Amino acid sequence: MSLFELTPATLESRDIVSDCLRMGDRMEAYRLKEPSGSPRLLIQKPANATPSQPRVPEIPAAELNADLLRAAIAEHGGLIVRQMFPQASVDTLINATDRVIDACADPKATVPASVYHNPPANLKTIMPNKDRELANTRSFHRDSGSAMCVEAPSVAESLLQLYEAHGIKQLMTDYLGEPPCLSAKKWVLRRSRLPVAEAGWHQDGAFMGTNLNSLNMWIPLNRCGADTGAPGLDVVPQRLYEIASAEGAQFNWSVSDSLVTDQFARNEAVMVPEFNAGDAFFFDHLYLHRTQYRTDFTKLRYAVETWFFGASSFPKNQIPLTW
Ligand SMILES: O=C(O)CCC(=O)C(=O)O
Repeated sequence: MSLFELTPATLESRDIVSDCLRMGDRMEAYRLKEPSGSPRLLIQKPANATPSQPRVPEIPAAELNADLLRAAIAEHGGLIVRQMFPQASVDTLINATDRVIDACADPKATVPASVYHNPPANLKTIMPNKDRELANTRSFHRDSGSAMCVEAPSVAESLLQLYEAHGIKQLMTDYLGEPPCLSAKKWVLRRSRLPVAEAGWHQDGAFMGTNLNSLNMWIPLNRCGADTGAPGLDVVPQRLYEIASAEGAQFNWSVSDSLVTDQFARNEAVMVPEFNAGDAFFFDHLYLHRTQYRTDFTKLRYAVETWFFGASSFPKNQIPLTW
């Protein structure tokens, strides 16, 4: 493992032109590529599946390996890895998140190219409905307090270097059983907006599809969750094998509060983990979760959400990109 760390100096000295071209090439590599119609799915429903005790397992970063990760995902749906990334990198990412989200704030503004904003030219043409899809995606992010990493290719390329230096590329290859790819739409810098919306329960497979292998690495950049005053995530920490019904929910890909209450909360299967800056929380496209909801938050929360897929079992509609 190399010692690459993300600092303001390493980030701001990057070559924004070559980073932009490189990120464009990463997406271009998937323009004509179709996913395998019959991937070998990592998580299969056993004939006699019984729900395990709801629990969010956690381990220190030094113990992380693909077998342990697979066992936790197969049994509990998710795994918290403590202290995965160092404070200096996390602090650099908080500042970068502010800069990228602020640069994307006004859709009509002409923003000068910089480390914090320089979207690849092919982002528009590679979206399924071209301009409309990109405008809708950006508007969704503005409303949610987030921005796609690919809006800032130098930040995105730095993240890939950081992940590789901390063993994530090898871990994903081992976990997925093939090289990983990422996704332009599901690689997101987040700065929570307060108040938080209540109706956010979802499984990402509801809009990505389920005939694929995935893993999300959600990195909180500051202390959050539980009673910390900053929103973490509400989770149903169980292995689920299907997408829950969207009946009564706000979106056709989300899940209503009443369904979660009836099916899970009554059995004490909803949990609210506490996270520290630089932890990594892994879960897949069937994990039921939402931005933690309560009405008395006093602090913002920053996070990076990065979804990985098998290079041959990816959701084409999420704009895959090579690693
Ligand atoms: O960061 C959040 O509040 C939501 C994250 C999320 O829904 C996800 O990573 O899938």
